[in-house]
Amino acid sequence: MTDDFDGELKRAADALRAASRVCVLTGAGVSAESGVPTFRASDGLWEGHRIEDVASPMGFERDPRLVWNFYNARRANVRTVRPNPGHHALVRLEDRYGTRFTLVTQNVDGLHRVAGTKSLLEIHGSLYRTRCTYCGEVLDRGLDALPAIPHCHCGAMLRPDIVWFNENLPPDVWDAAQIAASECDVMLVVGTSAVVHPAASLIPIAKRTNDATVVEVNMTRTEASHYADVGLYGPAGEVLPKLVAELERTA
Ligand code: BV8
Ligand code: ZN
Repeated sequence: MTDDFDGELKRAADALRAASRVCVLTGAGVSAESGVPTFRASDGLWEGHRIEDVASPMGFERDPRLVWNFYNARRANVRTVRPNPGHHALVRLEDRYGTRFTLVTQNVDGLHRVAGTKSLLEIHGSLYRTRCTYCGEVLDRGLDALPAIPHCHCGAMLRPDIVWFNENLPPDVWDAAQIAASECDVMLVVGTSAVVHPAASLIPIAKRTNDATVVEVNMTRTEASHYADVGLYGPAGEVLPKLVAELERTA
């Protein structure tokens, strides 16, 4: 953590103290300390396949067994992990702002929900749910093991209820995320490389629409750093509890 980390921490806490509305955008980095691999950590590859190729309608068309292997492996991984202090600190932050708080996550691991976040927008879907490729039925399957290629009671193949590359985000969830970004006074950008769109566009939306104070929490600088007014560089599982403690220290 940088030498001026304490100064940055105070600036972030001051901005939060003055804020009426807070929006948080998270990516894979907030779950890294729980044991969920990030996309960058695997150089964007899975078993030698570009994730963009596996996590895509074309990839599923071409080889549904490969795609389900990918998602069943990630469901198995998430079955073994727990939220970390970073997830829990964001729950405490929500307790402070109540309905004036929104957490937008790109993660499909469900750890924010397990930690207790209430105002949660999973803009890329969830590993917990399946969707029928024919009747469209969406079901929460928990993390129980699924067959290699699961099928619906209507006989058609199921797919993960996840937003793949070259697919639109669910309009209702995406609209709510844009509104939360456009109305916040402070946006915390946590553990994301801010490369994937339209999720990354929430940061300039917050900046341009409401001149929000953008606070980046990451191990390194990212595509979002030039929008950030405050940079807290370190592991989210250590930085976020410190930020909430600083906020609560002088309420
Ligand atoms: C679409 C679900 C329209 C799947 C995901 C504009 C410009 C350029 C490209 C595009 C554009 N608009 C659209 C595109 C194309 C594409 C895109 O963005 N491509 C990228 C690669 C350039 N976007 C799309 O396709 C989107 N749809 O545009 O639809 C359309 C419709 C029809 C036809 C054509 C187009 C859909 C995007 C959503 C795809 N689904 N996830 C799954 O999970 O399996 S995206 C997936 O990747 C994640 O959800 C997330 O969004 C992204 C990964 O990013 P991060 O979460 O940030 O993770 P990453 O590993 O990259 O970084 C981790 C960070 O954490 C790092 O910075 C690291 O330093 C930090 N870190 C690590 N450890 C810690 C830490 N920080 C703190 N503490 C730690 N301990
Ligand atoms: Zn069906």
